Amino acid sequence: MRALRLKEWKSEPVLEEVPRPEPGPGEVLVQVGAAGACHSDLHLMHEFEPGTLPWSPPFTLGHENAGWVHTLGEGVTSLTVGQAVAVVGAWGCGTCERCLDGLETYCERPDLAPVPGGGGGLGLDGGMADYLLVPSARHLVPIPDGLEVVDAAPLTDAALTPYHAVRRSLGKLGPGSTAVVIGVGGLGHLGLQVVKAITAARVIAVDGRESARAQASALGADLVLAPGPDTATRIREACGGRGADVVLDFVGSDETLATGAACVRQLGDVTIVGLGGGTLPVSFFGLPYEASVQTTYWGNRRELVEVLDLASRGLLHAETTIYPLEDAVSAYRDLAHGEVTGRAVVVPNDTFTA
Ligand code: FEH
Ligand code: ZN
Ligand code: ZN
Repeated sequence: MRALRLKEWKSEPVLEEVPRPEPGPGEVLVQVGAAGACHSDLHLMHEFEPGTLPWSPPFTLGHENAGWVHTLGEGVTSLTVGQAVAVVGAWGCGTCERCLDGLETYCERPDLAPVPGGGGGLGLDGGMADYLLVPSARHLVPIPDGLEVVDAAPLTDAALTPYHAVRRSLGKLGPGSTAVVIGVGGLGHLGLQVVKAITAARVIAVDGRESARAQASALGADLVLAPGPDTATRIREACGGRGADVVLDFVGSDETLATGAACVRQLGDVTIVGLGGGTLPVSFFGLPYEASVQTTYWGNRRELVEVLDLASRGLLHAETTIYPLEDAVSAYRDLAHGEVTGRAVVVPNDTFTA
C-alpha cells in the first residue's frame, strides 16, 4: 500500500510503498477514506527535535482520519466490514485512571501505552496511507448517517480539539458572555462554529488574512478584527470594558498570547491550543484577577461522538480543500504557505473496496 512516511525529525515526508498490515487479535484494519493535514505535522517536519515528544519517527503521518472497516482482528464483534468509521486519535493504554475516564490523550502509563498521548500519525503509523491499523475497536466511532467519510475526517482533530477546549470553559460562556477566537484556520474556523453551536456567547474572531476574516463573518462571528496594536483594546471595548470571558488562541505565538492576556476578563480563561511556540509570563498583577491560562490537547471518544452528532445535524461543517494521496506533500506545502482555506484533507480512497 502507499504511505506518506516521516523518516526522521526535520525532514520532508516521502510517499512510498509499504506492506499492508494485517490486524491481530482485537485490532482493526481501516481502509482510509480521508486524512486531514494538521499544522502540527509541519512542526514534526520542520521544527521538533528528538525528545520534544515521547515518541519519534519513522512513522506514517496523518492523525485526523476516517474510512471504512476493512478487516476485523480476532475477537472484534462491535464493528462490521464496510462500516464508515471515524478514528479517535489518541491511543493510550486503556487501563490507567485517565484512560478509564476516556482521556487517552492524557494516558499516564508510558510503559503500557504504545505511544503515550500519541497514536496513528503521532508516533505510530497514521492515515496518510491506503490503510490504517487501529490497535482497538474502542478507537473507532461509527459515522452517523448524513455525514460522508471525507467530511468526518477533519472533525476528528480540527473540530474535536476546539470542542474539548470550549467544553472546558462552558460555564463561562452563558448569555452575555464573549469568546474570542484567535486564528481562523483549520481549527479556528471550526472553533468558531463550536462556540456558536453549544454556547450562548458572542464571538469575536481575529485573523490577519482577509479571506479568513470573511470566512469568520460568514460563519457568524459577531465582530471580526485584524491583529494589531489596538486589538486587545478593541476587544475589551466590545465587551463593555470588562474583557472577554474566554480567549481561544489557535495560533499560540508571543503576540497572540499577549493579546489574550490583555483582553481577558477577570475570572476568564486564556486557552492555548496552537503550537506557535509563544510564551506568556503569568504573575499576580500580570493578568486580571482569577484569570486562568491553560493548554488543552485534542479531545476524547465521547466528545468525538458529540462532534459527529452536531455535524450530522448541520451544526458543524469543516470547510475543506481536497488533495489525492499522491499530492499530500503539496497539501502540506500549501498549509505551510497559509494557502489552504479551511482544512486540507488528503483522500487515499474515495470509496470502500473489500
Ligand atoms: C499534535 C502533536 C503534538 C501536539 C498537538 C498535536 C495536535 O495536532 C493533535 O491534534
Ligand atoms: Zn493535529
Ligand atoms: Zn492509560
